[in-house]
Amino acid sequence: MKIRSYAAGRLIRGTSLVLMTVVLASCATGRIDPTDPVGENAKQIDGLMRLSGYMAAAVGIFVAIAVVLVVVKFRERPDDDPDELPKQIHGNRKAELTWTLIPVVLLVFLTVVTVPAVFDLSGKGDGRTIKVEAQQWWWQFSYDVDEDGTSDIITANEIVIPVGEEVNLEILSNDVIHSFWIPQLNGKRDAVPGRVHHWRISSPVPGIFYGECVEFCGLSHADMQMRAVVLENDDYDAWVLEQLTPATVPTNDAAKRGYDLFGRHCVSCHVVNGVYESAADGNANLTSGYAPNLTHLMTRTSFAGSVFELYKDDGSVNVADLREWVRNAPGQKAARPENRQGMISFAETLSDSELDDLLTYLLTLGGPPPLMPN
Ligand code: HEC
Ligand SMILES: [Cu+2]
Repeated sequence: MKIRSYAAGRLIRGTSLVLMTVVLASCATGRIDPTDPVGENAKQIDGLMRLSGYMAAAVGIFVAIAVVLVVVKFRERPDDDPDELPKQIHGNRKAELTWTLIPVVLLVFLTVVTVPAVFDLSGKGDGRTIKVEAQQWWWQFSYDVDEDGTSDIITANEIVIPVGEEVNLEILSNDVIHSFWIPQLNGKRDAVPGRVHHWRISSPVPGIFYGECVEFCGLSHADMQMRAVVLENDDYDAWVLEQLTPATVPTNDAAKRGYDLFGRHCVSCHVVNGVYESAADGNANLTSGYAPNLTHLMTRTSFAGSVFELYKDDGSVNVADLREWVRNAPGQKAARPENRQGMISFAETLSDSELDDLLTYLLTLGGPPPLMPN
């Protein structure tokens, strides 16, 4: 009976281990991929990870083989006297020195190759600088920030950079500690209130690279994602030109009605360059002081911490999700608007036709994006 329950215990443990592996493996979204480095810095980190991984594997295999050999060689034989201990080697100088020195040498070697990389990675480069601001629960990117802190290009959740150029990031936080991580371009870098952290990202190929906040930052931490959009130089220049163009008052009737509604309900938090700029210097309606700048909303591929796609696979606008977001944002992504964290709900405030008009207006705000996710 005892033996049976022992075997059953092992079966349960074995099965749950397999199940756990499957469940954990399915946690990966598949798009945030630390095993496929693309940028120089990510490759450097990956090289070190592999080196230490291989070294650990070699040590593990060596120890496992040694244990098996010792168990076999020194097993009890039928004619052994059970009361007599084999020769004891406690305090054997040669053995003690060997198993102290080998790990010391291995660890010193790892330190020598890792520490310079740590300093190198956190240094400032000479490329253009983009200011990265983290807040609950989305990212803001500002380009060419002046001495007085103003910037002509401010966007949310998607950092657009030219191909083959190493870009400097100045990472800050407007509320709690967050952490910036786009694994295919570089490692993790914390965003800490009151501090500026430097980081550099680059990619030798155009494409969209996915990342997420990796420091628990409250309710919607898991829904605080971001993307790096890496563009060919021509596309990048065109993108910059578009971003520098301020919005204008729409001429179409429905869009104009939406524009007026926007002025009534949304400008206490959101800025649209050229038409609604009052909330520009931070605002009291939000703990962090900022809501996404919507001037070129439709040039992004996603919204609300890159949790929702702004376009469908066929290239048309994902109107359903955007509409539902405007109607009842806290129902789409956990937030605490009563605590000035996240967007408020308009479920009780806006009628269906008002929502339609607002959507018509939002759809005039630039676009489409230069690159679509695939
Ligand atoms: C109390 C401040 C506040 C008000 C008022 C407000 N918003 Fe927002 N809005 C936010 C915040 C904060 C976010 C970012 C939420 C997130 O990503 O979790 C946001 C996000 C958005 C986004 C997604 C932008 C992006 O790029 O991710 C859109 C679109 C939007 N709001 C539209 C509107 C419209 C339209 C109105 C008016 C009907 C409005 N908002 C009113 C605070 C506000
Ligand atoms: Cu965060």
